[in-house]
Amino acid sequence: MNTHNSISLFEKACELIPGGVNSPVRAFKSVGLKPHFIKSGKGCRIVDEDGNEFIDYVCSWGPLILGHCHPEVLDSLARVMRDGTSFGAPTKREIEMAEIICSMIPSIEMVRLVSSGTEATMSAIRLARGFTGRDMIIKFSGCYHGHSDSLLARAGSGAATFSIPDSLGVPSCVVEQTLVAPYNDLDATREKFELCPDRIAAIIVEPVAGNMGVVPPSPGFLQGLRKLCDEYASVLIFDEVMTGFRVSKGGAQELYGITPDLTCLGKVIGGGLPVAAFGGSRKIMECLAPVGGVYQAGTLSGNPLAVAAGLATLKTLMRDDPYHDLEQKSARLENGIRNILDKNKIKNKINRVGSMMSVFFHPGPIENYDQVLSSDKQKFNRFFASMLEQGIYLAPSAFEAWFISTAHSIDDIDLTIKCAQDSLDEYV
Ligand code: KE4
Repeated sequence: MNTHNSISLFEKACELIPGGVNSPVRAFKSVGLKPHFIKSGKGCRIVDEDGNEFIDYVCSWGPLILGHCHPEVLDSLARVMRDGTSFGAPTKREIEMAEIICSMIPSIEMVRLVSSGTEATMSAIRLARGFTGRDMIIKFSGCYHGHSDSLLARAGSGAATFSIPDSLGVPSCVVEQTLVAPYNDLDATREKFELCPDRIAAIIVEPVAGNMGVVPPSPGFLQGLRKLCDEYASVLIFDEVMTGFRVSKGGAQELYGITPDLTCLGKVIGGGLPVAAFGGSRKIMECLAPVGGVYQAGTLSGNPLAVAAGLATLKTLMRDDPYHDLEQKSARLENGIRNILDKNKIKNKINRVGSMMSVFFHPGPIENYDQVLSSDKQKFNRFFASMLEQGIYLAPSAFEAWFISTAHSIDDIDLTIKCAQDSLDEYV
C-alpha cells in the first residue's frame, strides 16, 4: 500500500501540531503505526491522500451512524449555510432540536446544547454539584467522559479512597473530589457512598462502556446505580455521548429501561458536526444560568450549521428506524469474526451492543477495565495492521469501539469477515 503522501503530510503536521494530530488517538500510537491522512468519505468508505480506499469502522468515532456524506445531511447544510453560519442569538432550529431530543429521550424534559461531549459532561457534573450542594462524584475505571479536570482521575493505589490525576496538569485537589470504582462492581460503588455519606453529588457512568473497548453493563448494574442514587439522594448521570441514538433510538436508557436524572449526548446528535447536549428533569435543569445559579455558556452552542446536520440525522433515524437492520448487520460481523477466531483456536471475546463492538484477544469474560488490560494488545495490533493493509479501517486501538453504520452493506460486512480470515492466516 502506497502511503507516501500520508507520511510526508504527517511529518509536516508534526512540526506544527503536537503529535501531528488534533486529538491523540488519531496518531495511531497505540497500534505503532503512522496515521493515514483522509481526503474524503462516502457512505461507509473513506479515501486517503494516496488514493487508498477503506471500509470505515471508526465513522468519526461514532457520529456517522448514517455514513459519510449522507444526502439529507448535506442537503440540510446547503439549505442553511446561505442564511448564515452563526449568530450568537437564539434560533428556531434550536427549539426543534430540543423538541426532537425530548421526544426521543423521555427522561429529558429540558436540554442545553453545547459543542462537545467534554462540555456536556463537565456541565452536567457542575449542575449536579450545584443542584445537590455536594462536591464529590463517582466515576468508573475505564470510562472516559471527555477531558475536564474532575473526570481525568483514576483510582488511587490499594485501598486509597481518593483518586489520582490521570493526566499531568490536573491538580490533585480537584480529583480528590472524584471517587473511582471498578465498572460493573456495585459493592465497591456502595462502599464509596458508605465512606462519604451525604457528600456525593453524582454518579457518572457510560451505561454501555465504549472507551475501554465495548463493555456492557452486567445484569443489575445500572439498576443498582439507580437504587444507590435514590438511597443517597445523588444524581445519576448517564454519559450517552457514544450510546445515545446509537444502541437504540432512545439510547442505552431505553434499551435497559433505566431512567437517569441527567443525560449527556454527543456524536450522533451532530451528524458529524460539533453538537453535544445535556438534559434532564426541569427541576434540575432550571438550576442553570440564566434561570439558576449554575453557570454554563458557549459561543457556538446551538450553532445553526451544526444543529442543521444534527436535525437531519435525528429526523432520518426517527423516520427510518434503522436499528433492526443495524442489529442484523452488526451481529453478522460479530459472528463472522468470532467463527474465524474460534476455528483458528485464537482466544477471543467480542463484546457488542447494537452497532458498537470490540474484539478482545482474551478468553473472556471482559466485564471491567482490569480484564480489558489483560487482553493481548500486540495480537490486536497485528490484526489491526493486517486489516488496514487489506482496506479495512478499524479503530486504531485495542481499547476503542468499532462502529457500524446504515451505509455498511451485507457485502461490506462479508468482505470485512473475509479480510479477517486472510489476516489471521498471515499475522495473528
Ligand atoms: P468529545 O469532547 O470528544 O466530543 O466527547 C468526549 C466523550 C465523552 N463521553 C464519551 C462516552 C465519549 O466516548 C467521548 C469521546 N470519545 C472519544 C472516543 N473514544 C472521542 C475520540 C477522540 O478523543 O478523538
